[in-house]
Amino acid sequence: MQGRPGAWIIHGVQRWVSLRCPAVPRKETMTNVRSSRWPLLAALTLVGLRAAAADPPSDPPCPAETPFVFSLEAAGGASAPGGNALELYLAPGETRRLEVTAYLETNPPGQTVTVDLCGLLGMSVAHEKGLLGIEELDLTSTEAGQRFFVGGRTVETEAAAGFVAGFPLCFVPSPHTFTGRMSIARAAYALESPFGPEDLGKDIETSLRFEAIPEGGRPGLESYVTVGGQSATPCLRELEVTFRVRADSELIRADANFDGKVDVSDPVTVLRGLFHGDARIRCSDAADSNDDGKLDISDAVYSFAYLFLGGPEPPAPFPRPGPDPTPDGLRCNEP
Ligand SMILES: [Ca+2]
Ligand SMILES: [Ca+2]
Ligand SMILES: [Ca+2]
Repeated sequence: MQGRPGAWIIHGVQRWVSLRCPAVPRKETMTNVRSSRWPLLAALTLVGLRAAAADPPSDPPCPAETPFVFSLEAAGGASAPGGNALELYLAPGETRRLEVTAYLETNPPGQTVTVDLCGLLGMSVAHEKGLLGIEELDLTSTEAGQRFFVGGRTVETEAAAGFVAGFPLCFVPSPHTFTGRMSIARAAYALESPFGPEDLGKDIETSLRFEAIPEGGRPGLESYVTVGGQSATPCLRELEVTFRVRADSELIRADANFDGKVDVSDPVTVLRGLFHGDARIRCSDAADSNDDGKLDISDAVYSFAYLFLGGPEPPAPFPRPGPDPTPDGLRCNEP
């Protein structure tokens, strides 16, 4: 479909990226949506999704002359203003996964970039060795993986670790255009060793960076986009991660799934946990959003009202973690 230019670029990228990758596992799509017996759940979820869609994260602008952006986004934590910083509250001994998606975006977001000849995309994402390890690298189920031949692998040397990905950037129909953003890679990270009681109260800061990882005497792959024979470093939005180590007894009110932030997933977790039995309420004490000592549908309603309808904010501890000031029979961090 791309004719001769596409063929030589595909050949070139195959040789150049030197992708000695093992088979990358294909992730199953998590769309187990059953017909709901709970119209309220569906209605509240829709309200939440619409509100979330209307409130995108506000990233600092990239230079106007840069048509593409590489960005990293994480799930399961509290994002600071700017959208590229993450705070994760962990209990000692907890080894939660950090799931990160790497994107190619146009700049500014609604801009259409015209590609008159196939280009190349190379991406290298480094992490702090000794603190994090990659548990899973998924390229094939990403939007890029569904459209192109995408190669990639994890990299680990004595000094550094991360992953690389690359593919020919050929869009159809011709002239090739691209608007918006496209997921390139998903990586799941885990702590190399869990934090212990001696780490209580500490903040451990690290980052995921678009950075070449020298390997075997070679300089490593840079992160770049080449279009029409012009190669450029995209605007890079890297991810700052802070692990805050809290005691088991510390919680954030309304954080039902115990992921360190309060968002639409928390009341949805409460409703699904109470009525469908297919979601795990990891911290019943936190899920008790109105702090009346009972966990029921009124807690989900309270959270939705706070998040989307201007209702009162959850009682303490909120938004910073702390102990429940009104002891009750509810527990936290349940297995
Ligand atoms: Ca949460
Ligand atoms: Ca309650
Ligand atoms: Ca309480």
